[in-house]
Amino acid sequence: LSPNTKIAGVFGALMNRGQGKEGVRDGPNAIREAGLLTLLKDCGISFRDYGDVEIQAIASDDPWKKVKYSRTVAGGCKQIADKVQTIIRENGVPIMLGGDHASAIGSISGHGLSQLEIHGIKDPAATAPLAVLWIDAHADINTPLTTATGNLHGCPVSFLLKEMSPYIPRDIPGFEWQQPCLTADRIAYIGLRALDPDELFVMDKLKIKYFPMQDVDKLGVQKCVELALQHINPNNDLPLHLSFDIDALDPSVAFSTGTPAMGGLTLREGLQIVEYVRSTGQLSAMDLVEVNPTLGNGYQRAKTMEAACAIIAGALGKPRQAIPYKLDFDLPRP
Ligand code: NNH
Ligand code: MN
Ligand code: MN
Repeated sequence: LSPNTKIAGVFGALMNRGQGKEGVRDGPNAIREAGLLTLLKDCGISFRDYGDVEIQAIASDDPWKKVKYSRTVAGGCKQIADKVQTIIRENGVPIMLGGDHASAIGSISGHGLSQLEIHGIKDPAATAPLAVLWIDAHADINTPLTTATGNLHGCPVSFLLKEMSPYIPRDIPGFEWQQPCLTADRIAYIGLRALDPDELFVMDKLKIKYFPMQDVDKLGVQKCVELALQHINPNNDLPLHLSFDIDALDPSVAFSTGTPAMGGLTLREGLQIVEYVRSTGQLSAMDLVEVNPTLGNGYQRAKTMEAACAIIAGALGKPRQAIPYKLDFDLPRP
């Protein structure tokens, strides 16, 4: 994100069929109502609100084996991918407000296709020049055959990785349009603490770089994010996709999410991550997902929304000490 030439393109992904709690669809508007756009404006961050991607509900969408709502989720992801490509064509940095994390199949596929377009690569199956930093309590790398819940929000990474493609059934309805765009050395995780056993096996087998919470405790979050980015983007020349699941944060700051997990990142650690990402100058798209304003009490909801706004603003350059002052500001005289 070179702040002089690009603007943040904020949009809502009203995706809620990747898991069971419908209220996550209201996340984007709750984040807006909490004052995201005013905060960005006050910080001098240029943005445009691209509105919402309404997910078209497919009427007969019976499970494929365990997997629920594959047609609705896949169709929604296609709409999201198109939106991301539009925003990037208009020189924007897409900021996707979620919505459940299945939406990242759409945002990252769209980002990958945009990078192919920018580099004039005609083969849509080529690996996109792109690095992904995934901040989450969960690894979201189940496959349609290993998922225990049948929820696609636990699967997006397996759809996105080339190495996983032999394990993704090609007849899963709705995903015909989708192709993996990343290799396993271009993704890293921070904040993990609630993986399924198959997920850990896959990550180790593919030598995916990950920093679970115990690494955050041992090394400090700054070291974790440095090492993560060094691994996925060694020359700092690839555009970066930051996929931030609000459940990476501890439930004490972000309770209003479908699957909170104890022992998570503090808001300060979350901010340190996004501020470091911002400082690389490579942030090219961001997801802030799994915000569910129908969960928790009023206080918990308000805190979750405030945290979501702070994380987005931090990634876009808001310093923590204050909103930036205007150069022509004059102190009021008595
Ligand atoms: N691993 C579980 C599943 O596959 C939970 C995933 N839940 C998330 N992921 N919130 O970020 O269903
Ligand atoms: Mn997630
Ligand atoms: Mn999660």
